[in-house]
Amino acid sequence: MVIPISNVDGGYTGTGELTFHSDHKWTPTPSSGSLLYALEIPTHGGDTYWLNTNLAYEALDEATKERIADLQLITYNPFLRDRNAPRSLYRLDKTIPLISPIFPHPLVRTHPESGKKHLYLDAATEVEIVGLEPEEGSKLIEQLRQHLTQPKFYYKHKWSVGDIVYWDNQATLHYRQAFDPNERRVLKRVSLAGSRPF
Ligand SMILES: O=C(O)CCC(=O)C(=O)O
Ligand SMILES: [Fe+2]
Repeated sequence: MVIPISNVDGGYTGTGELTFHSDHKWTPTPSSGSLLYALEIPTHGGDTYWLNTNLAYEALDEATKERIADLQLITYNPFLRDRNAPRSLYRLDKTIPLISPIFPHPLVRTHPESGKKHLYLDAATEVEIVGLEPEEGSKLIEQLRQHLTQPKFYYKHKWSVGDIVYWDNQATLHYRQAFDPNERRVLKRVSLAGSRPF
């Protein structure tokens, strides 16, 4: 299936910033990789960044690596949530009912081909660490996110019309810069099936 990534002609991805994420992380088998093909590019903004989650993992101190080694992380589907519920980066309020199924994945993911370890965490999606008290879990997530989003871990891609970028969702996060809503930005995406993270 080819998905339009566009702010015009009914495209639904808007013109705002998209924080660092990997695609379909809230599903049991998140996409293994995606391709983006650029058809129309704005004159300013709309760059896409890719972040190396193996570098980010390796740069953690040993105590943190040990602490997070066996933790499981729930990432809540941002498209399937009660719009009236308060937004949070960590699920602190347990009185808000769940409205979508949850699929915990390892916080440290092993790449199925390279065997390398990756920090498997989005920058701003609502999450929860299984088995930790909310205060402890949210503190740890905040610390990991501060570490994760350092410029030394990512590459910034300035698009040209005709570019095709392939990325590995098992090894990277991506971010999209905002751009002027009066400009057109049109890309097409194909996402590849993935396997259960371990
Ligand atoms: O618009 C972009 O550059 C990236 C959008 C995105 O997150 C995706 O296609 O998965
Ligand atoms: Fe994405």
